[in-house]
Amino acid sequence: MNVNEYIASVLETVKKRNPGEAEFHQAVEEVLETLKPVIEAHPEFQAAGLIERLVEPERIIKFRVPWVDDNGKVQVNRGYRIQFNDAIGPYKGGIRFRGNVTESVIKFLGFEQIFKNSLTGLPIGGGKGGSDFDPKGKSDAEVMRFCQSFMTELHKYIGADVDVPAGDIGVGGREIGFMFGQYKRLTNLYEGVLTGKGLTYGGSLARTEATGFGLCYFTDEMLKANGKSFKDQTVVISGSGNVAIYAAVKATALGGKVVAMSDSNGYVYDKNGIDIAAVKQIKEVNRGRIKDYLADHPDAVYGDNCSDIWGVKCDIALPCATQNEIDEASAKKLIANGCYCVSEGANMPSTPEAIAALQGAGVLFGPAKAANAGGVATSALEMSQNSMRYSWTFEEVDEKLHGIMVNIFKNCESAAAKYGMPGNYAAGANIAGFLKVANAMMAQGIV
Ligand code: NDP
Ligand code: 2IT
Repeated sequence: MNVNEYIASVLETVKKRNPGEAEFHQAVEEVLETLKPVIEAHPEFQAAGLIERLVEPERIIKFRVPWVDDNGKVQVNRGYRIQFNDAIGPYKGGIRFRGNVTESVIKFLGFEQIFKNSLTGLPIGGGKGGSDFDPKGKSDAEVMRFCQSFMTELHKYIGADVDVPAGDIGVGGREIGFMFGQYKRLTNLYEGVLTGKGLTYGGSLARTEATGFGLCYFTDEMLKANGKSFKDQTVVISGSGNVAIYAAVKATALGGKVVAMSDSNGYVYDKNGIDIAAVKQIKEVNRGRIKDYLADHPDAVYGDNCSDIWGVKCDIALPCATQNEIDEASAKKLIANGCYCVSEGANMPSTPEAIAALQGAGVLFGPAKAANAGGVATSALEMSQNSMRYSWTFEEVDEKLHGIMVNIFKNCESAAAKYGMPGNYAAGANIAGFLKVANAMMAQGIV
């Protein structure tokens, strides 16, 4: 079979076997399209059914999560953990708590995690989990009961050398703490089974900052390779959660001016530059809405459609909220306003049409798998520290993170060039991430 027929047949099977799972289909198609030159150069991969195996999760765990709300009413959610690929290390990837979580969403995230984790250069396989539970608007006691119930089932399938979950949308320090407490109680093990832990119980310095900082380190490297930098550039960042906040901190430290941020209800534009301390207070402390920013910032304006943030004029855009938040129309608005760099903090924030429009217009495009890998890379550093029963300083971790992101950029750049797509960092990320996993799978036989 030629490579086009081979990829088409794998995609057809993925669609048939996972009906209606649009996000998963999208993620697989994006990767396989860019891998064609590699698969062509390595006929042994096809002979070993490697791509067919790669797109099929090793294990899908689905479970009931019953809990009791503050009114004494029984609530039932669905939990997931998808252990996608452990060719290069124990499964590793976040847990997402959000109303719109489905099996398709966890599958797309788990699939992308394989390549992202490989790109970090560290020994971690790909996995992802979550639930359609939304912590927003719930009391701390409700969140605790939910997390305890979730872990009561999940603990059977994870472990420091098996599968190590972490945070993602809706899962931060509070949720990780509740889950860690319950894991310990159920297993009697004090081990690095989760990352993103608090600093008093095995967490790593700089893990909180890592995804946002890493995104800016990667972006800075991409800008430098193209004769540019953050200095004096106008930056728009969607979201105002963990990734967005620390991307804003680092983009500002590198000389950029962040003028807009958002949440799922709307966005704020502040021509004076976003007051990041205020956003931290609103989001991290008060668990409030981005609209609350207006109270103390009379020059700021609010728009009640979050996707209108892409109409704000900027040089650099960092999508840091959720999947498919930049569609073709938003990409065209960015291009028309002179934006020349889009670098993805969120997972799969750009639709395929948006990516095509951005790349077609010559916009520098930093793909999520590479650009946001700093979070999971630092999670792997947390695992190392836990194994050593030791901890590094903030500066030590930050320096390692910086080195990892510079390396990731270089690997994306050289893989893209080697396979005839210079400057296409999305293709480069997929190829570089894939090759390490593929070689490990080849060495381990048909498993
Ligand atoms: P948080 O829960 O801390 O923040 C999420 C932010 O995105 C909030 O501002 C939220 O708004 C907004 N948001 C969530 N869903 C939607 C939606 N459907 N439409 C519009 N806005 C939305 O999550 P993180 O910052 O951790 O995650 C953000 C992105 O980064 C995700 O794609 C995640 O997968 C990715 N990521 C996270 C990593 C990490 O280490 N945390 C690592 C790598 C990637 P609201 O407050 O209204 O809910
Ligand atoms: O998407 C991601 O890489 C994360 N949510 C972080 C995963 C992790 O294990 O730190």
